[in-house]
Amino acid sequence: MVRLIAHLDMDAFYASVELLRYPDLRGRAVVIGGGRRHQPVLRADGTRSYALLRDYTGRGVITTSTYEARALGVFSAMGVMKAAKLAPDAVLLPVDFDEYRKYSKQFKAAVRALAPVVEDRGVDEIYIDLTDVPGVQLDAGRAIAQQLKDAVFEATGGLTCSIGVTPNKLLSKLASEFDKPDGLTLLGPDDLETRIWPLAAKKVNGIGPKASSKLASFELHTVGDIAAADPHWLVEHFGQSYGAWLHAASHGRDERPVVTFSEPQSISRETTFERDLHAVRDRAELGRIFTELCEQLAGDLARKGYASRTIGVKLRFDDFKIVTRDLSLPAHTLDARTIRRAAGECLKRVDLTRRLRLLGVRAGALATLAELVAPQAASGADAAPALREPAASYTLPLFDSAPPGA
Ligand code: TTP
Ligand code: MG
Ligand code: MG
Repeated sequence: MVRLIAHLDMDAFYASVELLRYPDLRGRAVVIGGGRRHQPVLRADGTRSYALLRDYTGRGVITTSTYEARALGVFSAMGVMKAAKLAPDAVLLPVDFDEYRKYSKQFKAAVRALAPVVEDRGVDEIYIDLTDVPGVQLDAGRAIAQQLKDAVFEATGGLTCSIGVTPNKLLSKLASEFDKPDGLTLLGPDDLETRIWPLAAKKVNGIGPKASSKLASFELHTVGDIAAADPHWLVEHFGQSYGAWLHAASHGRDERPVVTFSEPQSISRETTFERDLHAVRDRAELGRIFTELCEQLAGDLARKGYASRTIGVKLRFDDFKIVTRDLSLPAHTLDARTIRRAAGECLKRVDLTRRLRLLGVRAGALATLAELVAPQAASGADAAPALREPAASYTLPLFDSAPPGA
């Protein structure tokens, strides 16, 4: 049985999500990378007016553009001012990460319902191991891949994606780009020479700017050039492991498995006390434990690479009753003091007359730091989500409301 691995990547993802709510922009050059001041304005007659690139001043960077804008030379990571020279009449829209995350969850859920072995590769792409999907070996994955495309379109209310299906992740990642947008490309071992070898070396995931310029200095420009190079020579010039990998990759070999991992819904820390504690009489000790839990939780978030937008507390009283409260924040955070302050707000809404057996702090509504920070870097100051707040604005009130009956 041959392995059949799919790589699925959404088409012009942020821009396509925006077009779902602004369908009147379909067919126009649109770039995503503005800030709040570029929000479309609804006119009295029900039509909308949009910000145009020609009116932009600032240092923002484009996160992505529609294919109509790409035809004018406007791409991801380009400065908005530079793009304005190429496409002055293109529409500029602000970035709305929450919206993109929502659609990201939707398309991934739709895929998992049909083919459960999914590896998350960020906001708009996944690998899917199709090998064990019934019937898949009969048509090399064509039917299931088309079903996945249809399911994604259906679940998102109209988003298209492109899929590559090949025997491994390396080839599928390349193949998903071949026929974008709305593409479906199947490659087998026989296609290596005709479809993969002509590609520029830097197209291969793992050949970055440094390696590709070094390869170019030896006149190795395409994947085929690397494939034709002597493997010992590659090892000599690129090191044992990278040289060997270059040789294998250029021959379309890649044994990496599809690693399934589901994102946690929440991360929490809790502690059961050695003796039941009272909010007033044991205020100092509880306050210390509470702050420590928040600091540990912040550490967990940082280590695991998440930020949270909903902070909650959990309390178990001496009668074993459990109470939880939570609070949504204006922006994602992994800052211990912001978490501590939000958790403190939650505590204010709990009747603390009884003694406590257990105290916990929970971070929900998680987003990966990669999701939050990478687009931030790419889109400039306009769109920076407030991951950390300035330290100056804090005092650390411990149980700052006196519990009733104290
Ligand atoms: P990509 O999948 O690279 O691009 P895309 O989906 O916009 O277009 P394509 O049809 O070619 O796949 O990236 C996914 C999203 O990530 C993209 O919509 C916006 C964001 N992004 C950035 O914020 N900065 C960047 O430099 C890139 C490349 C993407
Ligand atoms: Mg994409
Ligand atoms: Mg992508």
